[in-house]
Amino acid sequence: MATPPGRGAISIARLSGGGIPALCKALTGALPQPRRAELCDFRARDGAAIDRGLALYFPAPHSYTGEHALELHAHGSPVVMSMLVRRCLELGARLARPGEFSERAFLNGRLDLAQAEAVADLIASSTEAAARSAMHSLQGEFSSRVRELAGELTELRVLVEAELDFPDEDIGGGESAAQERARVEARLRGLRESFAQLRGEAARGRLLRDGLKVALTGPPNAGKSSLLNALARRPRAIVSGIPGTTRDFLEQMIDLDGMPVELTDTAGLREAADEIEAEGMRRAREAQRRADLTLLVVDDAAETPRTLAKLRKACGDGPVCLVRNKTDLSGRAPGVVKEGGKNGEEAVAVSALRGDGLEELREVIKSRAGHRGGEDNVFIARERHLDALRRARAHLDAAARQFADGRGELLAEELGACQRVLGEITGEVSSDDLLGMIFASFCIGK
Ligand SMILES: Nc1nc2c(ncn2[C@@H]2O[C@H](COP(=O)(O)OP(=O)(O)OP(=O)(O)O)[C@@H](O)[C@H]2O)c(=O)[nH]1
Ligand SMILES: [Mg+2]
Repeated sequence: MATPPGRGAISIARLSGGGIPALCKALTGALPQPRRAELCDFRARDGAAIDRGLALYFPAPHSYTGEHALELHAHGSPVVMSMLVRRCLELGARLARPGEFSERAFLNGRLDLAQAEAVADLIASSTEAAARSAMHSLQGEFSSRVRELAGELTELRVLVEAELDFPDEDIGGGESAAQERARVEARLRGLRESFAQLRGEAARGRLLRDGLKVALTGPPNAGKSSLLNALARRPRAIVSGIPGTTRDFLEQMIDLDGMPVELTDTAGLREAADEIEAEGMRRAREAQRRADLTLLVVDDAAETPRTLAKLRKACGDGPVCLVRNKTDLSGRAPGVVKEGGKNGEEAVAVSALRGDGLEELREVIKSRAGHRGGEDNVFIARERHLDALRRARAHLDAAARQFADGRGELLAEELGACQRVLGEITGEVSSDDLLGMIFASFCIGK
């Protein structure tokens, strides 16, 4: 099934593989013209029509998977679809595993691995910016950047290995050894810069895919739930003047300039009044540990430097941004506040009630995440890609060290390792385990 289950105008079943011409003839009586929608009856074993719909035939290799492919567009009834799928199984088909179409497309060279992943990311995207950047990856922008880097690595390897093979000969037409060294050095430097740039872009692309987890924490009645509602622009959480209003935690997705942000509102931190509240606080701490950024929300008028220091300590080592709420009562001007302190920390003063300072708070969250917003040429990326770039970069650094120590052989080896790790991104180098893991997370029928 290529369309989601349920009732609708149409539902589409999709098949791929060598047996399609025979199956299609048995099901509809004929094989349609390639790539031409043809109206036909889908027939049960006894010849009775299951439904009348469109059949579309894509002969190999011009299909998504690269194999023969067939689409059956039927009326969108779960009953009709289940009869149709059962009939196809009778005729020798089997149900596809999740992601199997894309996996075959990858194995048949129709897509590289990063592109196949972009297909899933496009389907799963939760903001327009994420969808656009997934399209960039699907069109191969990320892959071609990775291949460019791999190409530069190849050139450098040729240079280095030629020197290893013919240490006494002049490769570059009479260049001295010092010039040769300078060339390798410049290339290494250029490569490291290209790597840093690509990693930065991939990190932003990963944010668009996975979003940012932000936890709201702080004393009871500080206005955590009010702030969640203000940022979400809807009354999602219950707000009241009774301390201990929020007990369970509550998640809300918001779209910050294209970056999906998952806000978690949690129970206020204090001596628990009962066991429900104690459990709520345990969950609050848990949510805060998982978060990429903690917003420590306080009542601006109520806290002293001493109580603030205590609250901060309770937040642990992760990144924390102090939010001074209720400026309408404290009289402080809303916006970014320099807190002083040894790290020159900043806080944001807001009034969740009036909506003051929220724009600045959004900006601070974005900049803490390294998100610039409004970027057009971002490609989507996954943690897996970042990890590969990290490992490749480590090999490159090792190569630079070997070069500095004059160990040509080890230099060449590190460059080769760097290139292999890059190949993991596009799938030129991949293990069955990795492929299994990637495609298993796709939806059925994709
Ligand atoms: N004047 C003023 N009142 C606010 C502001 N933000 C929240 N409040 C009020 O403060 C009280 C507590 O707000 P909540 O949002 O429920 O606070 P909380 O931090 O979620 O509290 P718990 O869930 O009990 O931990 C409510 O009466 C709010 O209307 C603000 O910016 N200004
Ligand atoms: Mg609350």
